[in-house]
Amino acid sequence: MYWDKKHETMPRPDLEILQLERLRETLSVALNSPFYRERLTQAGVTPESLSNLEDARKIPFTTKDDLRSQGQALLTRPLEEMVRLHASSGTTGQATVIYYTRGDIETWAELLARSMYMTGMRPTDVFQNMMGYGLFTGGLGFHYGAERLGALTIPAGAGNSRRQVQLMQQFNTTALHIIPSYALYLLATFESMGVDPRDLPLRLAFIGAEPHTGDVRRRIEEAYGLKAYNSYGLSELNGPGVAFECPEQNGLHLWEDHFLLEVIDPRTLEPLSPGEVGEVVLTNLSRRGMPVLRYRTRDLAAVEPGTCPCGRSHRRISRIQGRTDDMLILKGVNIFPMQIEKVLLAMPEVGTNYLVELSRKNFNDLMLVKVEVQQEFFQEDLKYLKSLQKKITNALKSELLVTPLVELVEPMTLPRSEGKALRIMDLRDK
Ligand code: DLL
Repeated sequence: MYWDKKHETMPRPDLEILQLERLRETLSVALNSPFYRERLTQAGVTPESLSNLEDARKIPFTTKDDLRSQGQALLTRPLEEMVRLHASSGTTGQATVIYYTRGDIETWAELLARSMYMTGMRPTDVFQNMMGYGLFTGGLGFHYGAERLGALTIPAGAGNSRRQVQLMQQFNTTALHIIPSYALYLLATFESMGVDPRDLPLRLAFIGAEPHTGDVRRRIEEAYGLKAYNSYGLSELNGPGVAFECPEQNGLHLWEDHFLLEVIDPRTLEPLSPGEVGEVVLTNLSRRGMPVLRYRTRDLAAVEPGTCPCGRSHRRISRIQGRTDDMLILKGVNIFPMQIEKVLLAMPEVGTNYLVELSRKNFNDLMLVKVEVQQEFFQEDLKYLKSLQKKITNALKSELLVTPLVELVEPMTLPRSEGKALRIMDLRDK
């Protein structure tokens, strides 16, 4: 049931001792990088100055801008000791590049093997990796993890939908790694090929890399006839394999022997208590080539209170509720895209895709929500569609406190992405 019982179930006091040890070690490694040498010296932080985990708060934060502007100044060893690089898929600005030593690649693979094993994947499984194999960490990260676990791994890559279905049929795929919006999208391909995914031996899916609601998970589980596990990570901290759900599906265990977790109020920077949603801040505890300290992820989540019946001692975070930088301000009201998805996907009439367009007319902000309707409902008469449009408008209004325009569109007419979904288009001038 456990991949690494000792570390996964380590009693909290022991785990915290291990964290402090690894934090000190990481700090002494980080001091070899020009960037951290300067940062830490300025802040007067040395490995010896940390006498407990709370002292980690003396370490200055690292931001995405630091990683972008400092680049190789974060490396702790000569470039020739690095064996791989990846880059973040950020939609704005320059990519952030992360370098790995051979040892870092191994630790990362170990974490992913541990994560997948936790959900029940075994060497007898056939694993189809449907994520991009490139600079994006989702493809190669999981690939190495699945091989380490011992599963037969199909490096399918992203896109090419009909081929994906054929591969599943040909090799009797049992486990999928897939972006949740793409999993919904792929259902139309199954339909057009006359294949019901529930008739295939699929039993597990790992879904992550983009925010999604519990309703999206439920739809994936029902349509494919499998269990879907939320998987969280970011390139800056390796990639996937930072936090993962166990069979309890009650939050994501954050692997605390490899990452130091903090949840802070993004305005005051003060730590928050379990149950309070704030910005996730993470520190690598085992990466050696390019450790990142107190990274402000901009992802919003809460630590789940209490312990998990699965026996793992690592704390759980909630699903990611949004990002500090994807909040929309419309007519002065703060809106997170996930609120929109929550309302839409809770309605059975709504299909698998939607798009939010923000525009400005006569100094007035407008929000247009284009919603694909399920085929069976779209065939209804105009009166029915009008009432559905009204129902969706009212539901969005009561959640968001602003009234959007809602446009119902036919299934499969909105743009699709094979990678992370693009749900918001802000056409207002900045
Ligand atoms: O998306 C790593 C990854 C690959 C995770 C495959 C899971 C599966 P980046 O491209 O650097 O890395 O993007 C990281 O994506 O800061 C979150 O905002 C978002 N994200 C990742 N996983 C989740 C998730 C990969 N499960 C950024 N839920 C992160 C919500 C997620 N958001």
